[in-house]
Amino acid sequence: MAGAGLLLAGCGGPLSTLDPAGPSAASIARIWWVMLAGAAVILAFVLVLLAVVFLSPDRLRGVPGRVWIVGLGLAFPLVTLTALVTYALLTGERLIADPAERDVVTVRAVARQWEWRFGPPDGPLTAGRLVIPAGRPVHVAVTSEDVIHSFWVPRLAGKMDAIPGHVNVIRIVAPAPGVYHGACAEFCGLGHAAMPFVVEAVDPAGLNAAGLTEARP
Ligand SMILES: [Cu+2]
Repeated sequence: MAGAGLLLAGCGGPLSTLDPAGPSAASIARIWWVMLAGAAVILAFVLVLLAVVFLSPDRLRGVPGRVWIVGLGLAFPLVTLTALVTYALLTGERLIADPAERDVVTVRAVARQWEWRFGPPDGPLTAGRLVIPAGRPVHVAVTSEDVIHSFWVPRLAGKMDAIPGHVNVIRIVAPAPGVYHGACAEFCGLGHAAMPFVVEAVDPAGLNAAGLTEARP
């Protein structure tokens, strides 16, 4: 266990997908663990077969050819890959922001070389800091003023491209007040690494102070 802890120590930190703080990020981390477990089981199975072939080939001599070709060559990858891909697609589908969702807060995220600016839908933008209410779903309307960037707060959700002339919406939820670090996840020029930002989740009383407006269905 100590070895596993040491191995995963490098996966922590403020920009870690494997240290989720919100439900969307937790789903993504779960996909990662399921994929890792699935790949590990398949790799172990193949290595055992390989070892048997080298160390004790007589054991496999009686296995008919169709078992290798139809069973392990076609059926096995078809079943395992279909199961893993279906799981990943269904999980990913649930992460998409539903425009009809009620009780949601809407904010804007506007990228440009090389900074992120945030604010309410019709209000002024503030550089480098997005304030959201804790415990509430937030729809972040992401766009860009120049080239393609990508909005990414690893502990809250996946990535969303910021595309000039187009608005993409990503749903984030921060269950507890706190500061969550974000970064641009699409190379956008020489200053790409110099456009970090923070998402500050505040208790509901801080919502009005942040000047955020709530979507009315
Ligand atoms: Cu960038």
